[in-house]
Amino acid sequence: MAVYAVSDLHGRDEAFREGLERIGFGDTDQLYVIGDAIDRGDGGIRILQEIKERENMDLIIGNHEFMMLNSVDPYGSVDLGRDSTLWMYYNGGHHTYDPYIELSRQERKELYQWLADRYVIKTVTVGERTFCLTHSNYDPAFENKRYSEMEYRDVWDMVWKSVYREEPETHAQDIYPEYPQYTFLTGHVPVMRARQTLGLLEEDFSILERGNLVNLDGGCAFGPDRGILCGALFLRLDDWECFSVPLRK
Ligand SMILES: [Mn+2]
Repeated sequence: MAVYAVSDLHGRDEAFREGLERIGFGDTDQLYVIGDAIDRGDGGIRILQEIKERENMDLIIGNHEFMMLNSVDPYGSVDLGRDSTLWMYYNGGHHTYDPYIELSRQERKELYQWLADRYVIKTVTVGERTFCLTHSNYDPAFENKRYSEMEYRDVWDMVWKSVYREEPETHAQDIYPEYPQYTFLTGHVPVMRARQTLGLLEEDFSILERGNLVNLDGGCAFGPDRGILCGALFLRLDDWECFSVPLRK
């Protein structure tokens, strides 16, 4: 029995399946997907449904699920809400919305309810270590809070702001050293980009560790056609083994 984490699959369901095979994921294992399972690639709905159906998988809300939750109708109609332009036209949401409207109204409603019930920040203990799972940012006020229990602006601050982003609107303070009791597992900014921001020269397709802050975003958002070595990074929390699954054309 082992516990795994991965983030930012961005609709690349082939890399998701390949990763599950590589790690030999079984019924007694546990997997946490730390946000942004959807958009960019076309397989986001398939990924969400697989996580939803399997009791030993869970999803943390990322900014893409946040946009989806504020774009689709809670009751399963195809009406669009407040974030739909941001989601569909600027952030690849049409890759998810197109297969989403192929679902039945009941399936759409159930998917919404399940998504709204996911955590924004969740703590998990494995062995002697406690992990804090968050797509990007942290505030102790929102620890172990579900999406449906939080205000829009508070979720926004947790899923959009990042220590690796320099724009004032999305920049987060490097607060992680203040909470040494946790190992933070995050995604949101691809490790290649985060290393650039930090002035680290290696363009390494591997997890980025800075003290107790760990970034697992392997850059699935880039896709297989840009000539960048990128994909999914599955991390086994029990022994810190990382399984990298590059995207293929
Ligand atoms: Mn993100």
